[in-house]
Amino acid sequence: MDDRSGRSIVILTGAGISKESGLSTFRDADGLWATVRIEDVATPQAFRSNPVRVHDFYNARRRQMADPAVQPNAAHVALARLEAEWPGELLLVTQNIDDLHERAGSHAVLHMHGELLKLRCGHCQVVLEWRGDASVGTPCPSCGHVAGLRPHVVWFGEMPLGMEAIYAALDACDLFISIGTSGAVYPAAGFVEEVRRHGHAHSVELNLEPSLGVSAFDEAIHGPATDIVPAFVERVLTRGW
Ligand code: BV8
Repeated sequence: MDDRSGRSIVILTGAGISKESGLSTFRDADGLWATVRIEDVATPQAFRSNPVRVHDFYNARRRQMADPAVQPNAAHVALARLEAEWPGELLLVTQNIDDLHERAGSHAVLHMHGELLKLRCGHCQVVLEWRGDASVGTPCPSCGHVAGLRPHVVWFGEMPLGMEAIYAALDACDLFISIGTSGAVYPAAGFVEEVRRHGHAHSVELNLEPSLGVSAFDEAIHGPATDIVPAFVERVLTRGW
């Protein structure tokens, strides 16, 4: 019996893990918020006042996901290896709305900010796989209503998904790894404090540079995700933490 089987891991990822796959982050100099304002594209008010602009913002990002150049990178693959080879529980919570973790082979993925390749109907609440463009004129395939379909994405001021399961996993885990996130957006940015206050895990930040929350972590390793994440996974699987 592998004595590690009773030890659980929670991983949080942000846009930085997908940067080397060619997807923009948000707050880097070349990030999404350098070209559009959060208030114009990532709030319920923005969707109410200008749904065309919001659909255009997500349509462009959805089209980018169809680009064959956008593929999971070594960091996504390393996390899928960790899930496959770790004998205990593992939960991968991502703030990202791309599907690169799943395409790398991860299964226990919880998209707390929703998913780019899904739409939700504001009328019947059905959630649909959606890879093409969406528009205000697209009727809901389920209830037929028009102008009700929106990206299945959590905007600012909306409750992230899966919070109860996330906090339960954070309080119980033995290792908390935060990867490629600036620590700017709550509640995700507060997960490390949750672990310190209510949990007992060893907490590690893996990021290109120190995040806003770096001082709350037991350990921090900085560098490109495709370098530091595979190396850390190898260490966890061979020597633990
Ligand atoms: C909520 C949509 C409560 C999907 C996103 C004060 C004032 C006003 C509001 C608040 C406040 N305090 C808290 C809030 C609430 C607000 C918030 O946190 N605001 C911030 C700006 C202060 N939070 C919310 O509104 C959340 N909801 O609180 O609800 C509630 C309670 C009851 C009832 C109802 C509601 C909802 C937040 C979700 C918003 N949606 N996105 C989309 O379009 O993608 S947030 C957006 O930011 C993305 O999801 C993104 O994932 C997330 C965090 O960004 P990061 O992933 O960290 O990306 P970032 O660019 O910031 O950083 C990238 C990092 O990677 C950098 O550190 C960089 O160094 C690193 N990096 C770069 N390259 C590499 C790398 N690392 C490694 N390798 C590399 N190669």
